[in-house]
Amino acid sequence: MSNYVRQLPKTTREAVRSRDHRITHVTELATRTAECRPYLGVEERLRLFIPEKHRMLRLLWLFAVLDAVLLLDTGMLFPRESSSRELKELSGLWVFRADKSPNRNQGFERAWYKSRLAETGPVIDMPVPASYNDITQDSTLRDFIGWVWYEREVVVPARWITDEGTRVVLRVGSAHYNSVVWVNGEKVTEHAGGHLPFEAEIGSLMRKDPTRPCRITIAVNNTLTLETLPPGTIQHMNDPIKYPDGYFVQNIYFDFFNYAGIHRPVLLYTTPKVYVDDITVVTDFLDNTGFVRYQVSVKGAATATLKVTLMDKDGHCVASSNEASGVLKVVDVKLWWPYLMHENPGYLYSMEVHLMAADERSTYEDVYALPVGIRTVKVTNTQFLINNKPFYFHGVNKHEDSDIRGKGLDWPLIVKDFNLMKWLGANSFRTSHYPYAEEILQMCDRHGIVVIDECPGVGIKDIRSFGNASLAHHLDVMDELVRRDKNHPSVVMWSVANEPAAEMQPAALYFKTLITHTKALDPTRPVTFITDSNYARDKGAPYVDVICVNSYFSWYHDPGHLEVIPIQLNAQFENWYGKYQKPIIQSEYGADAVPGLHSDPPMMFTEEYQNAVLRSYHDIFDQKRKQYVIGELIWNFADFMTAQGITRVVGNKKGIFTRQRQPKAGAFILKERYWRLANETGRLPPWTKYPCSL
Ligand code: BDP
Repeated sequence: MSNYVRQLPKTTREAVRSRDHRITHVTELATRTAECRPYLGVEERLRLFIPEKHRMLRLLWLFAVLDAVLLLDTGMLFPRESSSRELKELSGLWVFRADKSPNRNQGFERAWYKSRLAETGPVIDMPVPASYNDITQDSTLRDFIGWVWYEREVVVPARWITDEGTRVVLRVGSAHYNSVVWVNGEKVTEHAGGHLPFEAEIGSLMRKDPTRPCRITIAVNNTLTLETLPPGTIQHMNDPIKYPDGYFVQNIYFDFFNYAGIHRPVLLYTTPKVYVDDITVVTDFLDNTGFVRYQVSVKGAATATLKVTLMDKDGHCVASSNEASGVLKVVDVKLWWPYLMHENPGYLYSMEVHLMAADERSTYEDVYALPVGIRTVKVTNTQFLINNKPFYFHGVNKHEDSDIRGKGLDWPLIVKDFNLMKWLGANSFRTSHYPYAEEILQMCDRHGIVVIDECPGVGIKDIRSFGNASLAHHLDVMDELVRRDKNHPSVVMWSVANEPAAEMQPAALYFKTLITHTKALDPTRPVTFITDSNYARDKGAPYVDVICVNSYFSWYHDPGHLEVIPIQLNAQFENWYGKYQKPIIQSEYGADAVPGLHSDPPMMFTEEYQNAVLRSYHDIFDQKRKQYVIGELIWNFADFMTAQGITRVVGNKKGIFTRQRQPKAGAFILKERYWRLANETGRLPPWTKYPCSL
């Protein structure tokens, strides 16, 4: 292994070492645990364990649900302004330098964080948030592997520094993949993994030298190894006849471009020294009464006075309490409903937590307002129930992907995508193949778009990626994901992986452990992973609550033979249901279509062929959805960038929209279908006339 690779995952190596202890524990836990019980929704558990008449017991059960395993010692609340919290966005231009030294390690060897980056060598402007890959004309930056360095100087309001009772937190929404952060040359934190946020309190550091601006340096490394999520390998090409000296490539086992950089907003926010660190809510209802079981965790003082108030949309208080945990009872509850399932989808209450505390020096007051949707989720053998009503997923798979920005958060794109999903009549999507920005989930909460929340467990194909170090990291990622997204009503199911090599021997314990762990973190949501394995040999499927299956009949199998779809798809469903008697989602299906390419009779890569695939799949869905198929998610919402290869023509073209979000013919087929399904299975909002223009 070259020095280069050894240096890159240093943080990962250290972390893995420190996780070894826990993995032993988890493996034991997995072997101790009896067969994973099928997921039961709140209602079903209540009925099973607690008869309707014992309402008191019912509340106690809700308490028990909140005693989920919490392995992380701090919360990760989304930063919001309030009367006690200020926020400073650091989006915009940062100073940037890629470390192109042969071992990619010059930045560490010469301590680039110690002085201004511009003093270390040539720098360029780099927008944040954005992937750096498509910003310049330099192909070596587009395909760069290794450490890149970002820097930004910030001036903060004087009172942030002078008031010692104020915490100043630096938060990175996400950076891909490994990150190390310094403030004024001192290391404040590091993080392994893209797609999830990390933070560091930096107030005390800033106070060391209040006269100078605060210099934030972030080094980010996109190298993927067998133990990262997603996994990858670095391959050194040592044949001097074929490759230059020191040549290496990054191999990946997933089908999207490995965009890198600071992908989501970086910001500073303040809290008082005594503050609301985390809030967890679990909701339920009975008849017209809603229950919000909550738990507030406070940091910075042993005691604090709390006032918890639940407000409706009009700002009226509907319930309140003075306890750090409890159940708020909401009379005449307005439930959170999915888009197209109810005339008033996405109803959110606001839970305002008001904290007061004092020490010998000062008094502290903190206010945090959390949006809360009251709803339940339950899975039976044949149905997915939201608020006890059957929910049929008619939706999409997406990517965070667009021209120039790559995976960088972009508000115009986010809003356009929501408008397109609503136009399409889509009620749901899967965050294929990694957690999306919190801002996107907030949109889902407000618009009633249902989410299957997927972690970056994509491309687990190599048997070495089933090892303890990989599993330990995967468990950590689920800890971070559940911590971040647990309070979103739109999130109805966790997906722990996409298309792993689930037929391999170690997959059984791996998925048993992972799914058991995720259920322990959050007993209120079903857990799945997405499979493309053979139904009889899949070793992870016994542990999931919903079977999510991907298939590409007449594309990757029997290419060009549309006529095989009905027989093969029918067999797929019958086989899976026959073996497991669990509800099934067709979590991917589709075909590439190069926009503007036509042929009749249809040929592969034309819009007509994509249409024909969609139509054939839909015929079978219509038969099976009357039985146990509970959803269909097209692959993909939009065309997206991939690595270069002989099967990809400037990216994956299975979108029903182009990468620029213009519809292909398939989008109109899907629109017809989704609105018809909505008419059959849901209740359209009164302002909607099918087929409407939204
Ligand atoms: C599926 C993968 C997805 C790919 C898709 C395809 O889950 O990530 O993009 O195939 O090949 O197997 O289009």
